[in-house]
Amino acid sequence: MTAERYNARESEPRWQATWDEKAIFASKNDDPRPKYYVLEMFPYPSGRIHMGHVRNYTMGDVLARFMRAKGYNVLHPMGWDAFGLPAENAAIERKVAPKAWTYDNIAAMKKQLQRMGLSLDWSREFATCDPSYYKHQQKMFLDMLRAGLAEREKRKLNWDPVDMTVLANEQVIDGRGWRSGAVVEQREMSQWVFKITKYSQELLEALDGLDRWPDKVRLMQRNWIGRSEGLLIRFALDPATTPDGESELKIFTTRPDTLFGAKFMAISADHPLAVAAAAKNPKLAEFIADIKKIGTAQSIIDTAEKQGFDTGIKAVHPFDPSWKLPVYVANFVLMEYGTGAIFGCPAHDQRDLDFVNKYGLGNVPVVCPEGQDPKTFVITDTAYDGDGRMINSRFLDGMTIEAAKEEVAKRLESELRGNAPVGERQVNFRLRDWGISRQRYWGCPIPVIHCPKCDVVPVPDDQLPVTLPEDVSFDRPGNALDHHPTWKHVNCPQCGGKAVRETDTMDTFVDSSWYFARFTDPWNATAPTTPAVANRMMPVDQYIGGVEHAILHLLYSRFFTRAMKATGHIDMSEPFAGMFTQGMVVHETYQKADGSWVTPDEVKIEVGSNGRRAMLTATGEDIEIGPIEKMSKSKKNTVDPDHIITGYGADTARWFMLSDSPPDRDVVWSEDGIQGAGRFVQRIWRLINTVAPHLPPPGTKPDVANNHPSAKALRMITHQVLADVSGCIERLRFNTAVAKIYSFVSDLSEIADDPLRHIERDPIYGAAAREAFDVLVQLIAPMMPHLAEECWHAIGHGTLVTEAPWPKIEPALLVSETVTLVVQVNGKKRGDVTVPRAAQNADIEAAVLALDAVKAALGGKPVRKVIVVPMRIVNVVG
Ligand code: ANZ
Ligand code: ZN
Repeated sequence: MTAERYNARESEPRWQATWDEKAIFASKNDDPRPKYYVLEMFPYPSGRIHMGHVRNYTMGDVLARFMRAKGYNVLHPMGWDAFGLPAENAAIERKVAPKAWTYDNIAAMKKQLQRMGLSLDWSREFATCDPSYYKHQQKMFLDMLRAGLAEREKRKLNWDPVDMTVLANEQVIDGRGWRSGAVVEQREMSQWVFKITKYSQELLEALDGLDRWPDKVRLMQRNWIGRSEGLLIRFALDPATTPDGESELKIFTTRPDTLFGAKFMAISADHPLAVAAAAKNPKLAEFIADIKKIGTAQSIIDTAEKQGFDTGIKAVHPFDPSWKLPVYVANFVLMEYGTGAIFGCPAHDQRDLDFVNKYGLGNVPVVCPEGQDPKTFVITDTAYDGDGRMINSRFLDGMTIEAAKEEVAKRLESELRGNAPVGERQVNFRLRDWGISRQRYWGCPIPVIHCPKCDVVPVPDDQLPVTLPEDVSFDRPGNALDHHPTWKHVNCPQCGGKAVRETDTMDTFVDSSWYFARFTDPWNATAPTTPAVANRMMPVDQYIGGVEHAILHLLYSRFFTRAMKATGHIDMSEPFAGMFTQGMVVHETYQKADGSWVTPDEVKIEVGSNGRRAMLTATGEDIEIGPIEKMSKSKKNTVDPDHIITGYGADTARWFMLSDSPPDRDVVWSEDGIQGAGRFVQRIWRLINTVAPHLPPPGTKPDVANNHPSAKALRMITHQVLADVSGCIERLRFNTAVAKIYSFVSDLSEIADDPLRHIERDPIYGAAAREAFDVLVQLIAPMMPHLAEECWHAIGHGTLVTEAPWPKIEPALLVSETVTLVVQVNGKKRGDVTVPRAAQNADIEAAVLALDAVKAALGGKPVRKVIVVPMRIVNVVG
């Protein structure tokens, strides 16, 4: 029988329809089997899926299909992170309503995702802009308000004085509004915040327990939370130099050991002392106004040139009343951290050093590195922040940094001024409360009403949801909700008088901070969750997404889950037991001589004797092949998943995404790569069709008792690859799983070529072959599910491979996982060592040198050489 080519275009929709009809992927909440929750970060409905989605969702799908076959009740839902600015921009640019734009995009992207053959439970689908979703978010906001987890706080915001609107940090470009070009001002306004800082310590400590998270993500979260232990010191101010009413300056330092290297004090432009001093000093007031213009973004503050203004005020050194330090207002001191004031020790802090070098204040090193002579050790342009011994520091001289910190803390703690100690140990966190107010239309309305009499009044629960009006216009800048002629005008629920709704909406990060919990029971119309169900189906066992969300989204979700616990909506603290951050999809870039980018579709590549050459297909014009970069619209190096699926089929795209590199690394999308995957699909199809007519019927059990060498050899290969691939999928090592399948297919091709009659003539061998081909089809099923169904059918099964339980590994058939090596010292046997079969020489050496017998035989002599004879002997030469 000659096999026809596998026709993905015909086959894939057919199997998708079959899965759909049987609702195979719909998980039931009363399913008694153990649950497994697989979740990929849900997409923003931009209109089209991109290759990053294909990679992300393929990985999750492999795991979901695998765990389903392993007998778990798998929850694998999908939804839409649907609020956000692009919908409003579309409304402004193209005059389409944000709602219509969003739902159209959702419909288009859903079709695309469905073509990928993902094992998703679409019955749980929702979009965060559905009132039936955000209604519950509003309820939880009110619960959090009552629990003291949501509050109003005055915050500085970027204000565009021309557009009369608040701008997000990223809308401020070089200090100007992105649309108006006006110089942006900082304005204090009341904002809603979530009190995430109540959980700073807990969020930090609990990271230790998240052992299925990448270390780098945990480290990023640790740094973001930014716990530091230090000392709060009250510096007395010299009364002769100080504005009325001010007598001391509180600072926070993590380096009290460096107090004798102090050269100046610096305070934030918003510090009360700066405000008081500016009231009497117009030049200072001008300076303050100036430095405030650079905006509030940390990155800007970190990179801006250090600037200061000497207020004339002097602070008194806590260990020496005759030592006076000038107080500057400086642009690198933030009001939001510590006390908004510092003492500057230039020798050991780079910012302070840059500052003194600009203003000619000099520096005195007080920590001397090991091996340096304190008499000659000087600092010029680079501050020294390493270890060493104290110098130039009176009673601290000779101490380690740690001892000096302790000594300073002890002395200042016991010294009183007024009746308070001068120094106080303090723990500070970088983490700020989460400001959630956004002056935007397309977001979840914050459900409160402002009444002139009663102040802030929560919208009563039975009036939820507060829905967005649909008749909005975007013909002027600012918040369309605020401009709406009637929406905000309401009667106060408390006193009945005239009042106005809050017109701010919630940060879209709120929407994505609990969607995973909603998926457990999206049908509950009266509450955000059904706690009994949420507690059973949560946490997410494996969450998969981009590393760009390593900090905010994951941290907010961890906080929100705790807030839901505090308000009775779920009974756990950590939402994601396992986290995986996948790499990006990258592609070559192509550029014309004039510098403009061209898409891969427009380019023809030729491989000649001096490498690859690119030209424009249409004109033959030479094209420069540029570096491989993240797929992006601006560089036009994107590849449209739809084209790939139409051209090659979803299975080919899925297979290539999994095969080419480790899932946490970037994968280079290439035409060669996708073609190779396509050829492999055809190869499997040919193999299956060649062998199918000769296999014994499904259900033929391999003979375990009979010692039949060739059947046993085949069964050993089969069970080894089964064990290997299962392990790889469990550990998300998809590329390794793919490599194992490639080699299995090569093995099976050999037996399929010639000894076909052997399969028929020898029933014991035939049964082993039946097992081998069944296993092959099951192994590819999580990755190439449509092809697998077609193959399963071709080898005679009347069932769906998607519903077949994962084959059982027979441990007796596994090639031993470990090897035992003889250990010799100078040629004499001293024992043996058992190591993993895959152990590297370095590991083997380490294991051998740790043996007591080896140490004894060496008798303290140094090791000159270790010779490893693979699988047999290790000889230590001493
Ligand atoms: C004196 C000193 C000497 C400092 C030295 C550092 C090195 P972390 O570790 O991030 O907590 N600081 C304190 N409040 C600040 C603010 N509001 N804006 C800018 N900088 C501030 O950093 C604590 C250190 O950052 C503090 O220790 C303080 O400078 C500075 F050789 O005090 B240090
Ligand atoms: Zn009222």
